[in-house]
Amino acid sequence: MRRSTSLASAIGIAVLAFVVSDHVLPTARLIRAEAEQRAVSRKGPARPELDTRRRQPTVVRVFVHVLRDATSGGVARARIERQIAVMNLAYAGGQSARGSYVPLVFRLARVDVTANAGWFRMEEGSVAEKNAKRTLHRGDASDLNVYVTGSRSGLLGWATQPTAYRQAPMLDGITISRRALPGGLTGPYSSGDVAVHESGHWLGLLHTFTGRCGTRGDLVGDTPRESRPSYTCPRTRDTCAAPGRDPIHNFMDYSYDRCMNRLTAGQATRMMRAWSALRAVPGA
Ligand SMILES: [Ca+2]
Ligand SMILES: [Ca+2]
Ligand SMILES: [Zn+2]
Repeated sequence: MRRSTSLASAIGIAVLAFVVSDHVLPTARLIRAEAEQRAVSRKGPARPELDTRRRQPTVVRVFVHVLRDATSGGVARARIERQIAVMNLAYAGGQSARGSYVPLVFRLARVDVTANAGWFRMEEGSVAEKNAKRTLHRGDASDLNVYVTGSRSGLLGWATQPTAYRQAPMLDGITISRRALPGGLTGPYSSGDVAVHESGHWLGLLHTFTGRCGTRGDLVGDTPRESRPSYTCPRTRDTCAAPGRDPIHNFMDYSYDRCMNRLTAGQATRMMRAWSALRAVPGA
């Protein structure tokens, strides 16, 4: 799950409550720069060509369900294609020289558009969400379903964890506010990194601040502990005595898109384990 800064400061404690519930109940959840993106695409991802040990990536089919109402909403297909490209660059480790490679590649399988005002404004956990997903969901555990909404709350997106698939397969997938697609209207959150963050949850990642300064942290060994979300880009922040500055550049924090640019090797391993155990399962 990811929230925007203004809302976060406005609701303060409520955000913390969300963080805790995200940790305790790893099912649904939240949220995610343009100059940086352009710089990366000019230069191209430097690492992938260099790393000869990299595994052949596994293709993840992506079913995008665009919601709108009778008179507004909807997004151009080109923006959806840009979104997929942002995800692929991020998973290839191409947003930062310190990004790890994740051997998954997202491929757009289908885009459908549904006019339904209730579904268009769906919020996390709502009846509208359940109805929309039960109607529109396609494929199996290995397919990524993406719902593009016109949510008016500060929530930029949310996701289901792979462990939730068996109980509620039709609810599986990620939800992204159309404002957070590349070229959207959320300023610091409109470069497409919200979808990187949400797909990270979909592949079993927790927030870098989950577990705060405790021993377990986010269940990933190479992400420094962090006591609370980062909402802007506080480069030298260090909120836990445990080694390392806060991982504010990690896609699984809440920083601005121009600030978040990497996944770690430990996160890549956790995602691929979740993929093998819970998603790439025949008949699931
Ligand atoms: Ca520290
Ligand atoms: Ca970024
Ligand atoms: Zn999240």
